[in-house]
Amino acid sequence: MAFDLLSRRSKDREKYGDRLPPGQKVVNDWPVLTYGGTPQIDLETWRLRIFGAVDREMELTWEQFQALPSATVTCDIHCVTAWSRMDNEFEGVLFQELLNHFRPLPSAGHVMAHCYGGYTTNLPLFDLMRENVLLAYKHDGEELTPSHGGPLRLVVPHLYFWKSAKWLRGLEFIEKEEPGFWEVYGYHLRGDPWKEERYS
Ligand SMILES: Nc1nc2c(c(=O)[nH]1)N[C@H]1C(S)=C(S)[C@@H](COP(=O)(O)O)O[C@H]1N2
Ligand SMILES: [Mo]
Repeated sequence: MAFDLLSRRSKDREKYGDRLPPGQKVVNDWPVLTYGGTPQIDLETWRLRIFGAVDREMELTWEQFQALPSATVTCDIHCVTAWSRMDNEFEGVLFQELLNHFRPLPSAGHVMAHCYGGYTTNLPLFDLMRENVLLAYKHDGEELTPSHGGPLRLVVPHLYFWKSAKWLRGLEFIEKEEPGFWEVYGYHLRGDPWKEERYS
């Protein structure tokens, strides 16, 4: 049993090298990890709010969000519970694209992602600024299912996946770092999988 797991891990390592962070094993399915239930979201009343320390607060309807230029990002998913899912294709709107419509104030070093259902997670602004951070509505060519965060989720490929907030409803720009839902319970404030920043 233990030996099986070890040999599987070393095969993953052979295939993917440093793409696979330490302590992770590759899965081929896509597990659902949600605390609580899947919220019911009506696209008619759906809104994405950009607020806090920004030059211009915004509230986008689904229609307005769909009208933004879309992009595709191919990336690997690394969950802190030790599974990784390789080669995912997400489609949506790049965070960098949103920055064409507002600017964070110079004092805004951090962001709190807010979700339908009440989940939150905190991120340093510089992590959202990476060129492949996406607000995604599709995965592998299909609309994101509700259990995986549809209609819209955050995808931050270089951090553990608990930072990739499902059912995203707002990005709040803040000056001082504050812990989100799991971070209050001891998950790491940043969550870099290659440094195994699992818990703090
Ligand atoms: N709103 C919300 N977002 C969330 C979560 C959650 O419980 N609620 N779970 C997080 C965790 S711990 C992980 S690993 C990923 C899981 O995404 P998946 O269910 O699509 O695999 O979503 C993250 N985003
Ligand atoms: Mo997770």
